[in-house]
Amino acid sequence: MEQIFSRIVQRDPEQKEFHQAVHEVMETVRPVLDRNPEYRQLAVLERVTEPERVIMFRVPWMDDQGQVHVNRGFRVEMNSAIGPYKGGLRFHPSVTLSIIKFLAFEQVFKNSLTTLHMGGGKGGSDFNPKGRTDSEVMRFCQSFMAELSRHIGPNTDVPAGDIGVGAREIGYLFGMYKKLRNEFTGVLTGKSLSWGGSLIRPEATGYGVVYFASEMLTYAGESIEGKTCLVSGSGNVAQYTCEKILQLGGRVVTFSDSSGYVFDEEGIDQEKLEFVKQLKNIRRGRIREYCDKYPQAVYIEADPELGYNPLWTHKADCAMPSATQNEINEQDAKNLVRSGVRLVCEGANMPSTPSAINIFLEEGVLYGPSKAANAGGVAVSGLEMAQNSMRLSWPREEVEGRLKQIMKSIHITCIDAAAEYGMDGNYMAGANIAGFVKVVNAMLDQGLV
Ligand code: NDP
Ligand code: 2IT
Repeated sequence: MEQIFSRIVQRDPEQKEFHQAVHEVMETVRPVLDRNPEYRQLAVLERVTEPERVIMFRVPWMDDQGQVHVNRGFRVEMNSAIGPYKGGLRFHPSVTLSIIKFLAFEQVFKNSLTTLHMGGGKGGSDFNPKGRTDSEVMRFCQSFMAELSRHIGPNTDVPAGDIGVGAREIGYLFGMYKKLRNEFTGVLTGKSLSWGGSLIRPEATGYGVVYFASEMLTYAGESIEGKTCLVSGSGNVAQYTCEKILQLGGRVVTFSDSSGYVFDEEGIDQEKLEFVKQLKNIRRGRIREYCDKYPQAVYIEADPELGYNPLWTHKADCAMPSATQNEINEQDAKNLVRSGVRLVCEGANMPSTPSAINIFLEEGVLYGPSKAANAGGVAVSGLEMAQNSMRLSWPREEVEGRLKQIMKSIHITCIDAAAEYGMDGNYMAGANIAGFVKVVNAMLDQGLV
């Protein structure tokens, strides 16, 4: 096992995030390999850690002043054993091949947990949409899709949104795909309602996180009602995590973006949440403006020198990190435990570092790992694909009911898989094992391809 991991590191020494994601899965599936010697013999670890296909391309575009820019585009088609490649697109200046590969790798096991037939992929670009006009974003998306369109399709690879890619970007990307291929098809999910989108897809990731957290709490004989929650980020996942916590009687006291965070001791209610939605989704402003509107709240500027994020020091019961990878380090994890947090449920992908996860497990914090906890987003993407194939739309109750059922099923799958391997209550082990076994068995069924 060590040899396989060393070889992965040696092959691509700079891909730190990818190594981190692979290491976690490899460590937790060790007992599965011990119990199934044919997995080793047939090199399943080597196969599942190598993408089926990596696409990298130039994305040239022109800004409003006539200046030409060149960004880099990516699509990593990681695994198609259980369905067409499926996973979001991220537009953020920090995007590298390592980031996209880690996200694609995580997506394979997450999608496997959803009960739906979706393989795993991820894509994106180091393009920074911040401060760009709609027409600049449109030209970028069109140039990006001019290349991507050759590689995707409703039965091949179905992208969606992620950081920096929301309804606006999906619209521009879809428009270009339709023009180039001359077909109106469910090639992207997260579409707007009037042209093939699904009800509940915008809400799905955040709602799903809170359904998953509720399942964990119920299993432990508690509930989310009356609990105070720390939420990071203020984008799609953070907003709908907050909304569902409020609906279930909990309290949210923080939101953040990459510049800093707000702490509102009175609690962020639905009216304040609507303000945040307007601020972030329509005006594309910064979270600090929350305090102009609600002056009783405090704004704390991000300070990378500090070594920890003070957002995670406030007294609370639950934490839902919903911004980005590695946003909770070891010190943050210790601070969370000290401030009374008993449940961490991950909306973002891989938001906790390995040493932070160790603290949670050692301290008996209920830890809901991202591949299980945030799978509601891609699950409703799968439901959007199903509706597109049938050329009809389900009502809100139908989609939300199915989402709730899927999150329940992921919860029980994690519990059962962890118990089967003697790691009761370890959701990380349960999610990795259950996700892994389904995918590798499908790979073995299909032979050496
Ligand atoms: P959005 O673009 O809507 O929001 C992202 C939020 O995170 C913003 O508040 C942003 O702040 C903040 N953020 C992004 N990068 C950083 C950074 N490097 N440091 C600090 N803050 C940062 O994205 P989503 O809400 O869709 O995604 C959030 C997380 O959830 C990601 O990890 C994503 O992979 C994951 N996720 C998303 C799903 C979805 O369906 N959208 C599904 C499953 C997981 P700023 O405005 O300053 O950039
Ligand atoms: O990380 C994720 O699961 C997503 N960004 C959603 C992917 C999708 O295809 O809906």
